[in-house]
Amino acid sequence: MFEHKSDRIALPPANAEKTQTCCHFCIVGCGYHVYKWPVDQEGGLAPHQNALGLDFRKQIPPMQVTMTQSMTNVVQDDDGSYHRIMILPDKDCEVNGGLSSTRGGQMASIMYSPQTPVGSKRVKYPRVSTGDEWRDTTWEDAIGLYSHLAKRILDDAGPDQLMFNLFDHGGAGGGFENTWGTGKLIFTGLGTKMVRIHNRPAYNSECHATRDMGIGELNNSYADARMADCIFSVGANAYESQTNYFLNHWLVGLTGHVDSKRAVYEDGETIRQTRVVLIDPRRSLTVALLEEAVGKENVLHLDVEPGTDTALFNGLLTYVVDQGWHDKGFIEAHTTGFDDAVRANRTSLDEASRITGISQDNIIKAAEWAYKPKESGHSPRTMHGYEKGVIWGNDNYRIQSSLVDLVLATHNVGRRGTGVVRMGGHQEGYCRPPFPGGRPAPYVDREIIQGNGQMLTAWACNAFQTTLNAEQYRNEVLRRSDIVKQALRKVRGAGPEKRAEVIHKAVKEDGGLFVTVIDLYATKFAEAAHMVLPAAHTGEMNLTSMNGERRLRLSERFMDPPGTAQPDCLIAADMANALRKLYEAEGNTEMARRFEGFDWKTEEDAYNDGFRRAGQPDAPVIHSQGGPTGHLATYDRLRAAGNNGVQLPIKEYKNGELIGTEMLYTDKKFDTDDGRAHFLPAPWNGFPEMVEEQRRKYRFWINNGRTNQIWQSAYHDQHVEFRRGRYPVAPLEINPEDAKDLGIESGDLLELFNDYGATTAMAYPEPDIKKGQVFMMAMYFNSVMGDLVTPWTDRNHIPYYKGTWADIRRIGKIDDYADKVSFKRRRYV
Ligand SMILES: Nc1nc2c(c(=O)[nH]1)N[C@H]1C(S)=C(S)[C@@H](COP(=O)(O)OP(=O)(O)OC[C@H]3O[C@@H](n4cnc5c(=O)[nH]c(N)nc54)[C@H](O)[C@@H]3O)O[C@H]1N2
Ligand SMILES: Nc1nc2c(c(=O)[nH]1)N[C@H]1C(S)=C(S)[C@@H](COP(=O)(O)OP(=O)(O)OC[C@H]3O[C@@H](n4cnc5c(=O)[nH]c(N)nc54)[C@H](O)[C@@H]3O)O[C@H]1N2
Ligand code: SF4
Ligand SMILES: [Mo]
Repeated sequence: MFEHKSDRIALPPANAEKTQTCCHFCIVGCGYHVYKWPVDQEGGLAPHQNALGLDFRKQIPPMQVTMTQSMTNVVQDDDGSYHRIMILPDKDCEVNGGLSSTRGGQMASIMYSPQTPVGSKRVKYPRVSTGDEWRDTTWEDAIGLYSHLAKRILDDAGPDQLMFNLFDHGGAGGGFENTWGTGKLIFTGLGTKMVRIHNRPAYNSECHATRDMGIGELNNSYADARMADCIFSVGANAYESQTNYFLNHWLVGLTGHVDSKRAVYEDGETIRQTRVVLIDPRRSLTVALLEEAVGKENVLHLDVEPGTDTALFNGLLTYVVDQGWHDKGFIEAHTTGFDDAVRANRTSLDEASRITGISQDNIIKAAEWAYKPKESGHSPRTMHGYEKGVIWGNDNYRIQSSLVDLVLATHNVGRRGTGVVRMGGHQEGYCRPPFPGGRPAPYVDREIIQGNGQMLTAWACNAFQTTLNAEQYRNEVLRRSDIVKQALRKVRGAGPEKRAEVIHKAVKEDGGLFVTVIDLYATKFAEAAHMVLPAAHTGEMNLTSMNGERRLRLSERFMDPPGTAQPDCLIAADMANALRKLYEAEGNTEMARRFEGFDWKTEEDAYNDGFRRAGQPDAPVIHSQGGPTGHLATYDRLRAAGNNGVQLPIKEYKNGELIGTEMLYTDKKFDTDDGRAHFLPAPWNGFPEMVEEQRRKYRFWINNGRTNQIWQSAYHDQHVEFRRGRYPVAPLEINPEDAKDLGIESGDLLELFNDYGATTAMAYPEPDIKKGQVFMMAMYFNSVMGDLVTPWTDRNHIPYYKGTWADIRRIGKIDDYADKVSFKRRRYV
């Protein structure tokens, strides 16, 4: 074993292997370089002796390089050799310009190493349950069981008994290769519509409304935040959730960087320092940081009453139109439905103020900053960024309609410095055959709770920690899984076919559910599983994805996956090939044909079959973010394009370079049948009754979301002492007076409960949290906020994760937890 953590960092030697990778954690997709070299070698201090070309014999100038212990690791490849790796942020990447974040900066540490705690948790071989224990097995045995059972169910009951919880994104647990591989298996092959996406209970869009209006949700570039006169942020906490987009672009614009504006502003247009309007019921870290960094006079925080954003946007629209600040020429020539929307959404200042809790003065101030024509007469360029406070807000479709109405009326799309965009979660990487169901797509969680479905596959996601109404969902899945486990306990000496027969009886006749988890780790969901299949992730495979400004990059493979783990697209191919053979063996050529076209040897084969074939004359219908010009982006060309990649859609390949698109809709042609953008009426509609009921009964609004240090369900972080030590249980920010009233002190363990469930969290008194409200970190492994979330969804089956109420009870204190945790305020003051 080789020592890794110490008080010094081994430098990569000049001949170290150097590859490019995109941080796979968040949407931003920061560029990094990976250095890899034999473990017993080390680079020297002189610039020609190390791969960074830096002179370490003297003090390196400030900000020259960011390098920490967590950016290094020792990995082992299949041939048994050990290598050191170092993963450093790329200074030449336009996205992050050399910045890392607390999440991306630890990328090397979470890569598989046989000698780290997080490495020891990786699943290395397929595992099958015997009902009372796990056994490692071969792929042949595991895929044999999976395909025999899937075929039995398909032949006997049809595709709708095959349920999937499925990622649909790029970045961590995604990529164009893998969305394609899984989509082709599930939609073309199995033909089921009983699929839910990783973060919501149906196969739908987070942005139905804006798409229906003709506007795709990623329509500008990160650089537009620098060119803007005003950044209008709604329900997003950019500093913690889209960190380097915020630091490298928002802050640059907001701290008065006007050069990039001159390039786009027309003659005579007033150049203004960027100002920012933030709409969030909570004084988030982003608000606190901005007030400190750019001055309170440039920051307007509207602390709306939770769930009332629609009333605010409608109030703004009404005011703007009454002032005549809307863009009449644009509305007339390029949109439909303006008059109807203005009429339906009409909300007086007085009414908007009453519903949202924002003073009329501040509503007017927001309207002036964002929409009042500038001194030169030009309308301001306002870039609108929204994320989960809207998407998981009170009626997703309604809020988005009312926001985009406001944006369209003021023509804040298709001009540099504007946009109405998702801030984003994961990177994107969508490439699949069409979904075989309609809209709304089936509410799959509810189907399962009601006893439907015989086989459930959780692919790169973990609804046990992340879904709505999570407690009931878990209970039902566990109960139904146990029926299968009981049946499995009696089986001995049986091969895949025989076991499939026994399981089929348990799921068909006894209400059981056969559960497969395909993941890096044996997650909380795996507690219900009968089979766990080990996946490879970024770094262990070549993977393409695009970031929040549609920037496509190739993250190169630089190490072997642990054990026999495989890329998801190749797991899907194994399943499809096994099913094809079963159907061929019984002469069912029609069914066999559905599983053809999976003769892939590598992930690049999957990429070429999906992403690069989409829109080509000979291709089947493929929904792909690459579009018809995706074929231009070969792996080789992407490798050459480096960490700056190319922004989709690709215009052409010229002089050895892929030419992309920085901004959509500059030609004022929108994605509708008539090419016009469509206003949608969106009157304020109050709260759903199911949510209201919790609000009436319980004392605290349980706001919830992300913190900087933790990525998602903490699938890596829970095994990293530095992270888990920071948050032994999910933190809960609570107003100090509320805490005092309930006898709660810092570090106390709390129980939160309402009609739907109960969970635990750790108290962090925080004066910026209002009375009657708390903020809980969502999705954590040992405190699942979703247990409290009602099963309510909007018309398209989009949840309202941010909207539930509960009571809080002090449990007591685990001194060992509380004593080792910092309760220093996280706000800048
Ligand atoms: N209360 C509440 N609930 C929420 C939210 C909220 O704001 N509040 N937000 C929602 C949102 S936006 C999201 S995105 C979801 C997240 O919900 P999930 O998608 O369920 O959570 P993740 O942690 O992203 O799950 C990723 C899983 O994939 C595995 N994985 C990583 N890489 C790979 C790979 O390459 N292949 C395979 N096969 N597996 C891999 C990881 O180990 C992990 O188990 O939670 C949602 N739930
Ligand atoms: N550090 C970190 N970064 C991440 C992730 C992570 O797990 N950790 N996950 C990634 C993913 S998948 C996603 S989807 C994004 C999410 O990114 P964000 O949406 O920025 O994150 P959240 O914390 O879920 O929610 C944002 C804000 O919504 C506010 N909010 C709650 N209710 C309302 C409301 O009614 N109205 C308004 N206007 N605001 C409201 C909350 O106070 C919170 O500050 O983050 C991505 N980045
Ligand atoms: S901002 Fe996002 S993409 Fe960039 S390093 Fe941090 S987690 Fe990774
Ligand atoms: Mo997300």
